[in-house]
Amino acid sequence: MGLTSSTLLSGLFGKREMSIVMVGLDAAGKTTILYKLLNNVIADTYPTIGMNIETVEHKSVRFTIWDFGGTESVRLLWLRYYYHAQGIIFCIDSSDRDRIKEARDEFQNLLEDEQLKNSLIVIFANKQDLPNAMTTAEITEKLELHSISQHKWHIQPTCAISGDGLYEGLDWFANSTKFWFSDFKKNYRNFGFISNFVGETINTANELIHRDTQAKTEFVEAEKGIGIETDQE
Ligand SMILES: Nc1nc2c(ncn2[C@@H]2O[C@H](COP(=O)(O)OP(=O)(O)OP(=O)(O)O)[C@@H](O)[C@H]2O)c(=O)[nH]1
Ligand SMILES: [Mg+2]
Repeated sequence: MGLTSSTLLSGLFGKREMSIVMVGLDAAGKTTILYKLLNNVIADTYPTIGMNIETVEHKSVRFTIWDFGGTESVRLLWLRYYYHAQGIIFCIDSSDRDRIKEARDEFQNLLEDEQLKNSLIVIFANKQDLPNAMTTAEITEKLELHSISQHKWHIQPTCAISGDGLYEGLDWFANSTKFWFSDFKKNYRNFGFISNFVGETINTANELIHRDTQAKTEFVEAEKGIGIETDQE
């Protein structure tokens, strides 16, 4: 029984991991999104105090999602956790036209945060099922998304109640991430094992070449000793 190449590769690179910080104004639908993704249920939600952290597996990626409360008084806490974020979900209540400017201001703060300079951003334009919900084009304009130069971003229409769009958002993260480098670092021990094996093989080969060269030299010397001249390369 041999190891298949996919077993070898998964041993070397392991399960892909990504941590996502999810923020946005209160009542945008963040906690509803989290539990829809996790258990496919519509959870009874209350304004989140503190945070929820859950792990969602989708395709070959394990997403750890940090869901924060969005009430004004706790927004300052978000940035303490930004260092976890490979990706950010910024969640918008698309039906809340009155507070889209407030959402834009919070979004701008996020863009300016140094800790997030390498993070991917997905904007969930949530509550698309509600009448008069802003379209993604309207939200793109109101959040001035086209002026973003430092981040890769994507806007995704979603409805947390039906689940529409949620996995597409995760897919975008997965497809936009270069996992190989972090996987390589994480699994360097596996790689170390293989490189040791390769190293030992090379050492053994060197020893054999050395032994053969020595034997050949001894043979030539011996031939000279009995008066036979041999051409040497
Ligand atoms: N119609 C509709 N309602 C939604 C949707 N997503 C969430 N809701 C409702 O919006 C309300 C607020 O949802 P939450 O998930 O608690 O919002 P949150 O962003 O976690 O709020 P905070 O924890 O206070 O920051 C709840 O009554 C949800 O059922 C959606 O896509 N469509
Ligand atoms: Mg919440």
